Amino acid sequence: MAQYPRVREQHIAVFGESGSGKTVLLSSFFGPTQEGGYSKNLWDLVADDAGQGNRLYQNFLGMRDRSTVPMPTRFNATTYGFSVKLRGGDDADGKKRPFDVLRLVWHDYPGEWFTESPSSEEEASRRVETFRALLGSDVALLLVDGQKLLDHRGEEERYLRSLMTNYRQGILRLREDLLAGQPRLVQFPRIWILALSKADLFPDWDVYAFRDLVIGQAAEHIDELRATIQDLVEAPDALSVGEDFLLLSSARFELSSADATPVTIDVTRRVGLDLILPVASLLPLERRVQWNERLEIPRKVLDTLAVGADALALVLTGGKIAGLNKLVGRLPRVGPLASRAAIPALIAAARMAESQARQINARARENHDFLTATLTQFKLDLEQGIKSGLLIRSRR
Ligand SMILES: Nc1nc2c(ncn2[C@@H]2O[C@H](COP(=O)(O)OP(=O)(O)OP(=O)(O)O)[C@@H](O)[C@H]2O)c(=O)[nH]1
Ligand SMILES: [Mg+2]
Repeated sequence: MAQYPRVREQHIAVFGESGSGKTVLLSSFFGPTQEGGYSKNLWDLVADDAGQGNRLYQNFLGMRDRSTVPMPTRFNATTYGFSVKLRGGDDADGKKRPFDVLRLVWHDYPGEWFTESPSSEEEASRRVETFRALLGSDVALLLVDGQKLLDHRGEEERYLRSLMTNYRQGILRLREDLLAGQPRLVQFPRIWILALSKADLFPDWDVYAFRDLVIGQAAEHIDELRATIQDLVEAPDALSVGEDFLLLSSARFELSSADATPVTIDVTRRVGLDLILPVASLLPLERRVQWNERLEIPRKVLDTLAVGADALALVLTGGKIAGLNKLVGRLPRVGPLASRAAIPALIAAARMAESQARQINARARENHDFLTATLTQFKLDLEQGIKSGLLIRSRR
């Protein structure tokens, strides 16, 4: 696994309490890509372990065909490895590209780990292992359970306070183990996105409505969580906690009014799942440039954020796009990294206008340059997600 730089292998850290929708999210992320009619033209999503892939797909089929949901996750975490395999790997041009595969590693674990004490030493050490793996991600999604928000209508603050406290205590409990003798962690998720799961329960909401509720009701609890995280990491200013927001829904669920079990599950009505790959691969790159312009960040910290971002950036900008030099010329000089050849591309990629991404994307598709086409498509998807009110991206 470790032979790939991280932007090519990106871990996704999804934090959520029991029942918040983690396993369903993973199943709905993967399942549709395996359906017969699915076509992205640019890439295929492949589970590295066929048996695991089948079990996830089975979860999805259960929802799609029988309105059944996966069992709650208990005792064990499972790590799923996926490969986004770009088309055209066998073409002459394809062979020259810097990488063929973006890997995504997704850890699914019992949400009760946030609220229940471990039942044995062995389980305690499994937890530490899982969280250590999670902390290798650049981006963390903190799930806010839409069902719980509904259940606490009018007193959302109570739920949000308990949620943030549980996240904090989860981190505090593991603090010593995670630090393992170091004073502070260098590598750590630096972008903590607050994500509403089960957004289908709020058909009238856009991401701004969600943000306003969370900030309005729980700003101080988010501050406490941020302080706890800041305490753990080197360069604590290079952190976005509760500045980015996302709406997610894995399917549209209709529940029976008698016992709240699902009557119908429409898996075609998904929200935000297509943003997961773009968020995981491009947000860290953009944030790295933003922070580097504004903050004095030690090099060793920058280097762990969006590892391999420069290679990615070169691809994104299509290498030799018209106007790139002019664009780079207009950008502010950045500190110690300015001398590195790849940096202009990094900045250009982070600052790339949508119109430019669209041009590069169109040309790359024409030329069957699947790598550039995929990454610029991610960029376009991000911008679209923002425009359609699903994503708020921090500008700090
Ligand atoms: N309305 C709605 N309900 C959802 C959605 N996703 C999950 N659910 C419901 O939430 C339940 C729990 O989802 P899971 O994915 O199993 O939750 P989890 O976070 O994996 O829980 P643990 O395994 O206990 O940590 C599901 O059985 C569904 O009933 C969604 O997108 N919309
Ligand atoms: Mg689960």
